[in-house]
Amino acid sequence: MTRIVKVGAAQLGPIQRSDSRASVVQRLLELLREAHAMACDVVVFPELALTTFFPRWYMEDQAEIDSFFEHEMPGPVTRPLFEEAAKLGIGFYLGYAELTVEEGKTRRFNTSILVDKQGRIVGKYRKIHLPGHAEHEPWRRFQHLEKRYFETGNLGFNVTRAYGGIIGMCICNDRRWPETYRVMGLQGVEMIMLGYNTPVHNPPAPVHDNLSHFHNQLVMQSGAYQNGTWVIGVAKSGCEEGCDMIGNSLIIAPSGETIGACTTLGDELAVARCDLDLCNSYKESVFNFARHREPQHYKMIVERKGVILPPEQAE
Ligand code: CDV
Repeated sequence: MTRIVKVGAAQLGPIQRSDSRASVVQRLLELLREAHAMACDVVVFPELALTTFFPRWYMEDQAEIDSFFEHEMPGPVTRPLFEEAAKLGIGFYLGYAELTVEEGKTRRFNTSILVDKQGRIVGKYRKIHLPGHAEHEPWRRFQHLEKRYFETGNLGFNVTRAYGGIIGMCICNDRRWPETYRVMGLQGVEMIMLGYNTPVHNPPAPVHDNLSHFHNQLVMQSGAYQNGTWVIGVAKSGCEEGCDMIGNSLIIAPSGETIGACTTLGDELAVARCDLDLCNSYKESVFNFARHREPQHYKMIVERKGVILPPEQAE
């Protein structure tokens, strides 16, 4: 069986609040068809790919907030994407805001799904590292209210057998955390798909602004190399409702090298032929976890609120 997965990184340009879901799905369909014409097995779309990045706005009206969420997947507007994917025999990763009722309680997550070549959902991930804040911060020109609108994901970092390999998912801010890659690396992940919405301007630390591309590359390249996995990172980019967002969608090999990239800030497809067997030499040598990791020496003395306390403060 072939271990080549031809991947399309399907970057999106901005989606304005006034753009209908149906018009966005048309853009996704165009990218899907372009990817099919280039013989892709799967395309990766960004985080919250169906709407504008709504956490930049402070809202109190729950009905208004819920209008940005999908109540079913596929639903009436997204079904054509699933049908076209099945017709063309191409899979996809899609990020969206998920509203679901579990045990009688309404829950909202920042979610991604993995769809196989028959149009079936074969994997689901709910974003764990939610950045930003929960309350209105009027000093910011743009809010980042993910902590207000979403619950922390409750599905962990699982992997799925698909496309002849072991596939993992994460979303945006997750890519900055080594734990994200390592938890999936420990499950043998061979390709991590992720979408993101990253503003150029970081209000709490504006000195980082001119490093936004560097940091984007740094975290994904190191995550790939340190876990011997492909990483496909795909942006929603450009000037969305006055907020500039980075593009810089990348296809990164298990060596840590970038082998494909988008170069615009609009809808764009970057394609690469990814050999999953390229993971092997990393997983079997320098990052042979069974042989070289020393988890018994990683014990923390006391960890409180995610911070390891020095011995004198530990009780
Ligand atoms: N959507 C995101 O998670 N964005 C964050 C920003 C806020 C830093 C990111 O890590 O790109």
